[in-house]
Parts: sequence; structure tokens; C-alpha cells
Amino acid sequence: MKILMDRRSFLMGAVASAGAAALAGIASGRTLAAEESGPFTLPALPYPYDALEPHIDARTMEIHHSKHHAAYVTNLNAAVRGTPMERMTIEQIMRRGAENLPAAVRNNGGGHINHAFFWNIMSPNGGGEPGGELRKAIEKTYGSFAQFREKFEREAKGRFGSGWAWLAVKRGRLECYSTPNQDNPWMQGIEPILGLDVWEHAYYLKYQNRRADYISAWWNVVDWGKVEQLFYRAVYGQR
Ligand code: MN3
Repeated sequence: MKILMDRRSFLMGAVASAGAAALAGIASGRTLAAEESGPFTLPALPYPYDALEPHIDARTMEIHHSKHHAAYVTNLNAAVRGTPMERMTIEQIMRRGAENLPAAVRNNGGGHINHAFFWNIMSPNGGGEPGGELRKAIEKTYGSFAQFREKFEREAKGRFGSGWAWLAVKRGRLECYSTPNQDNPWMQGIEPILGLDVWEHAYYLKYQNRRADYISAWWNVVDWGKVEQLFYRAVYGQR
């Protein structure tokens, strides 16, 4: 218990500071420009484009971030201009729920928050397996980490067309599922702690049609420390 508490206080400290910035510095002023004036900005990647090589290649990262993500930001800014959403955070907008959002906000707002989240749960020092309370929760829910990984991969491979696979926390419990297009757990009032982009643009240059190979390689760049922080925030953090 003492170890748990120490770990908790440590993590809560980290979470408090990472807190608002945990979603990949969505609100940070750092921007690569390009996007038109508006409340939302393209967050800088937390590592260089080639940092995730060989698992995710530099060219894919560059286009994915500087073209795809940038376009979601530009289009989101255009979609919220002159509406009350101009003064909301992207998370607040998403929490209105997919069915309550104009299509342009649902798609581009989802594209913005999903990618900001995605960059932040990967790292050149990633890979391995989770520990601590998250590992216990995974083992309790799925039997073992290996069984969780199989379930997550089934969701990622089974998503027809474009979408995402997620591990999320709903009322303290883990949920693993996929969403179409740029829909996401925030739209359902659920906290994502891990997410994988399975749109073809995320892997086609290196893997072409081999989505399964991309998924296998991607585990090598998952930042489990970050995922554990998000898990603690979802379970213990106040909303
Ligand atoms: Mn993408």
C-alpha cells in the first residue's frame, strides 16, 4: 500500500504538471504556423520526425503531422469561427457528443484531438510492457498483457476502412474498442489512455496494405509511462 501511495503521489504530481498539457500540449502556444488564425494550433511533435524509425518512418511522420494534422487544425478553426465553440477547449467540444456536433467539427475536431493524443503516447524510448496499477487492471480485465494485446490488435485490424483502436477508462474500468473515422472516446464521455491510428495515411508509405505489420511494429514505440499517467488521471483525477 505504501508503495502504491508513493507511486500515486509521484504520479499525481507528474499528472498535475503534465495535466492540461497531457493531451500533447494541445493548448500550448508552440505551433508550426501554417494553420490559419484561430483558437486551435498544431502542437509541435515531442520528438523529431525520424525518432520512431524504423517502426514508423520519418516521411510518414512528417506528412502525417505537418499535412494531415495541420489540415484538421485549419479546418477546425474555420468550422468553429463565429460560434461559441471558439471559446471552448477541444476536449469540451468533443464532450458534447458526436451527434451534437456539426460534421466539420466532429471530423476535424476529432482529427485534431486524436492526433495530438497519438503523438504524445509514442516515444523513441517506448516499447516493452506496462507496469504498476495499469498492468494489474489489464490482467484483471483481459487475463494477461498478451491477451489484452490480442484484443487490441483485433480491434485495430477489424476496423473496416479508416478509424482508431482505443484502450479507455469508463467509470474506472478498462474498455478496448475501435471507432470509425475521427470519432473518439471523448465524444462518448470516456477517457482514452491509448490510441492507434489505423487510417491508411498512418502506415501506407512504409507498410502499404500490411496493416497488421504496422500494428505489430507500433508496440515498439508505445510510451507506457505516459499511458500509466493517463490511467492514473482517468481513475483518480478529478473532473
Ligand atoms: Mn492520422
